[in-house]
Amino acid sequence: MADTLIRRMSTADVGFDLALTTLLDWESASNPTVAETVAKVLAKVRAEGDAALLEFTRQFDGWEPESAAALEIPRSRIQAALDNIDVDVREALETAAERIRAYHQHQCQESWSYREADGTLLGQQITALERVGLYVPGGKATYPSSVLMNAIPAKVAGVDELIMVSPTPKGFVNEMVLAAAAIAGVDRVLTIGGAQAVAALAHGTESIPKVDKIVGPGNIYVATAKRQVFGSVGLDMIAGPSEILVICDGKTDPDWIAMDLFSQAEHDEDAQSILLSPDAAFLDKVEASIARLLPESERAEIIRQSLSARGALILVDDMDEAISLSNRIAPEHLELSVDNAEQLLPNIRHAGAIFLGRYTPEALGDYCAGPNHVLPTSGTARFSSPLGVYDFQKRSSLIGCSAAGASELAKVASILARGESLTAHARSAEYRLLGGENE
Ligand code: HSO
Ligand code: ZN
Repeated sequence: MADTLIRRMSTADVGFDLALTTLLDWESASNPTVAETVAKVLAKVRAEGDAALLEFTRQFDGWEPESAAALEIPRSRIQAALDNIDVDVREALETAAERIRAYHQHQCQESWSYREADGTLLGQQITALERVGLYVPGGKATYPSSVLMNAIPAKVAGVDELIMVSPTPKGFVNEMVLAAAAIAGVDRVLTIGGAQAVAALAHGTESIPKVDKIVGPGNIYVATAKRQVFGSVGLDMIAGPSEILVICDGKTDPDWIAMDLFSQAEHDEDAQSILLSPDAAFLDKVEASIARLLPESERAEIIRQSLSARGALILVDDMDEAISLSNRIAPEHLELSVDNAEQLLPNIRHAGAIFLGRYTPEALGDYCAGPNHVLPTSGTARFSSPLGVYDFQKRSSLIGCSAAGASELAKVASILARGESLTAHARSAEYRLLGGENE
């Protein structure tokens, strides 16, 4: 495969199923040495708090914070980043933020309750998480757009305090990330990263309060740390590499499709870009577009590696086959580059986000259409959903019995409790029986 830009496959190939399984296979590198290192970092931050954070920041990020207070970026500095940023960038961030906010407002859940004939009240109360930590990577994958996508739904949900952490190698702060944090309403920004930042958020230190949930992507150390603190704190998903699956009827400009495939491939070498089409001649054209456009791409090397290792142009029999293949893959992003894309929707079962029609490249969703770009990867769209307001709210159930209602329920509860040999349960219920000896 090394000498071809992107593999060609056909569902008619002998061994297609196996080849597809191999193509999709991606195991997050679980490295026992990393797990051990992370466990040590977590234990040290737990035991020594701020002192450990200062030490790890010196060691891993290569700068000398004077004290724990120096790990926090003052509000005035965050505002200054926003004030000083290029006006076009500021406007673009603000427009994106407004659209993301408006979309996520539709996700707000209402508390509800109903009353039964005997006066008993049953319901569900929605409340927001109090404090959330947002991890923002510092290295090659520092995305201001991801600050908006993680922070805005949290704020729409009603989270009181949103604490962002981001490593600042050699003390370097990304201005656009700070500006995005200001626009999204992030409350505190700390210049810590890696497993030590996850530990600080999960357990708290003298200067950092323990949070209820940690969201946001990170490298293998961050992902491993998140796995290790799970249970003490809530978590979002642990994301794998980005993926795109395009289904095209052969009538879209092949350059557009090639660039849509590049747009995911350029994220990293492990990203996956796949095109399905029933039109073999069209696949040839897209392959030619890839060959022509690749050398002029800024991130050509990453794209080349991603396409050759994990990309594919797949010939299918027809649209029905394309859709059933797509459902099997359960892609993070599905582009339906066809006429009347909406008509296909009832048949799409598994996809993180669905992009309808030739004028909806995934890139628009990544930045500013409104829906979240934090999506289930590696086939997990079979059972999970995009990040949203739901992830920052929780439900409490409500039960309020009237005297008559309690009496009725007590009869049932008493029998079931005695069946479980839980006599105190039974008697607790029976005390509420009306007209009985307990009244
Ligand atoms: N496509 C990425 C999100 C992103 N794209 C951020 C550009 N910036 C999620 O799969
Ligand atoms: Zn992207």
